[in-house]
Amino acid sequence: MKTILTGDGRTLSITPQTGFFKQNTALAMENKKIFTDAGIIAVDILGSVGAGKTTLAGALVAYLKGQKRLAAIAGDLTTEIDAQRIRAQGAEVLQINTDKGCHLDANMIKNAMDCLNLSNLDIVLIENVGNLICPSGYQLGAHHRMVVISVTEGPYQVVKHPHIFQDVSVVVINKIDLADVMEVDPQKLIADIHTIRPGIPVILTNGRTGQGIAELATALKLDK
Ligand SMILES: Nc1nc2c(ncn2[C@@H]2O[C@H](COP(=O)(O)OP(=O)(O)O)[C@@H](O)[C@H]2O)c(=O)[nH]1
Ligand SMILES: [Mg+2]
Repeated sequence: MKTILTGDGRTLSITPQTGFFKQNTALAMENKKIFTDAGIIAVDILGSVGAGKTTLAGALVAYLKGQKRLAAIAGDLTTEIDAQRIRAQGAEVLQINTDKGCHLDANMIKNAMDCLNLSNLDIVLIENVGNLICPSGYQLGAHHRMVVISVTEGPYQVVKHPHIFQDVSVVVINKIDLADVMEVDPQKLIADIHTIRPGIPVILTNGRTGQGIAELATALKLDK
């Protein structure tokens, strides 16, 4: 499997690790310590393809860039589209292309961290590869995990993917503007989320208009 890291004119090939699972968790803990020691809050953004991960990452950059120094790491199979979209909102962005890989891992994030000037940053947003299954078992070293589901995915996304909600700090229900036309009840999705994770913060957003972004930034403690 070939994994490529690009950004700002740089291109690196990432060599996969062996003994993967154990090493991944250990490396994720090292990543977290490096982020913490640099005074950085890192957020792992999870969700299906099309849920709105890139849109919300861009909206968070646009909302916070006056007060915080942000960078992003965007995971995608083959394109740099997401990196370009988030970069356009005003942050340095590295793109990790995982080729056939369905999730990011701690080694990839370590490679990306080595390309960022961490002493110049307050926040690193990490957009994981789009799906609700593979990324859940792979810690990256982020302080928060946030799952994005959107009402356009229908009413059963939460009950069908309980594992992805286990280790997250915040859940976002995005595309709230389309709830009526999709005939999806956000309150039912919230109840499903709270059955799996009682009391977890759930933020309703419209990524296109910025509705809910201030509340999301506060829930992730990014605006402190
Ligand atoms: N109507 C609506 N469209 C949205 C919203 N958030 C994102 N989109 C659109 O949904 C599509 C997929 O969004 P994207 O951020 O690329 O999803 P990703 O694959 O999870 O990164 C894009 O056309 C976005 O403009 C929203 O809240 N409402
Ligand atoms: Mg995306």
